[in-house]
Order: sequence, then C-alpha cells, then structure tokens
Amino acid sequence: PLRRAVCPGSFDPITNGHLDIIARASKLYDVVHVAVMINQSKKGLFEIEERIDLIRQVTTEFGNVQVESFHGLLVDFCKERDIPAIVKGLRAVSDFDYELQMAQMNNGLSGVETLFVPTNPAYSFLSSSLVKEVAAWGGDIGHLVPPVVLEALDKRLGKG
Ligand code: COD
Repeated sequence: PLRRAVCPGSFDPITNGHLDIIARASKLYDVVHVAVMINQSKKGLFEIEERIDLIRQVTTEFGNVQVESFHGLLVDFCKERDIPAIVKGLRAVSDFDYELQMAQMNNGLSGVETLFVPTNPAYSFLSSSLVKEVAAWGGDIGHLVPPVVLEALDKRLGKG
C-alpha cells in the first residue's frame, strides 16, 4: 500500500515556509495530500480555488503531491483517504502549545499521528499573515514566497 501523509493549513497564500515542509514530506511519503482547510469564520485574502491553484503550480515538480480543499475536521479528511499521518512544521516554541493540543486532540479522535518537521531557520519567522501585511505596505517579500505567489499578491493588492 502507498504511504500517505497530509500537510494541512489555510495557505492564504502558500509561502516558502509551507513549501519547504511539503517538499520534505514528499521525500518521506509516496503521496502527500495538501489539504486547504475551509474556515468559515476566517475570510481570507485569496479564494479557496485561488489558493489551490497557487499550491498546484508550485508543487507539480514534486510529482507526488495532491491538492484539494476540505470543509470539516482534519481527522475526517484523513479517514476518508486512509491517511495515517499529519506532517506539520514547527517554527518556534510559540507554535508548540497549540500544535501539541491539536495533535493530541486529533490522535484522541481517530488515532491519526502528527509528525513535526523543524522549520528551515531561513523561514522560522515566516507566516502568511506577515507576508500579506508586509506586501500590503510595499515591503519586499520576493525571497519569502514563490514568484507566482508574489505575482498574485501584487495583483490582489492592486500593484500588478
Ligand atoms: N515554516 C514551516 N512550517 C510552516 C511555516 C513556516 N514558516 N508556516 C506555516 N507552516 C506550517 C505549519 O505546520 C502550520 O501548521 C501549517 O504550515 C499551516 O499553516 P497555515 O498558517 O496555513 O494554517 P493554519 O495554522 O491556519 O492551519 C490550522 C489548521 C487548518 C491545520 C487547523 O485549524 C485544522 O486542522 N482545521 C480543521 C478543523 C479541525 O480539524 N479542527 C480541530 C483541530 S484539533
């Protein structure tokens, strides 16, 4: 059987930090599912379909990454696809509390395991929200997101 894992998130939009975790997971597993989780209370900058499209463009080169959205619990996404492992990046201790809670909750709900990959130090300060804020004020984020994402941000923020 194929060894599967999921990298879940909001990906609004995908950054080089996300991409680094997905790339590393794609070397460890036969198939990596990227799940764009839909959170109705959090209106993002990009529509779900745009986020998926951007992720697909930057992950096709890996050859074993599947991108889709999901409305519901991550454990249900995993159950429906027979995925036993969640792979997440840990940026700093500040991520740890909440990530540990979610990992323990998800394991208690369904037995799914969470594996943490230490973030590349070059991206340890990087988040989608900071990227959006810096881009909105005209700061240079060219080294923090893939070129297609930079282009999409410029367009969305009225600079393209
Ligand atoms: N370096 C490395 N990894 C990073 C970086 C970075 N710079 N930035 C983000 N990541 C990784 C982290 O592992 C992070 O968890 C993941 O990418 C996604 O990041 P975001 O910001 O896109 O997404 P979040 O934090 O909003 O995602 C939270 C989830 C959507 C995963 C979570 O809320 C969820 O599972 N929701 C579904 C509903 C559910 O099941 N709820 C119960 C949970 S117990």
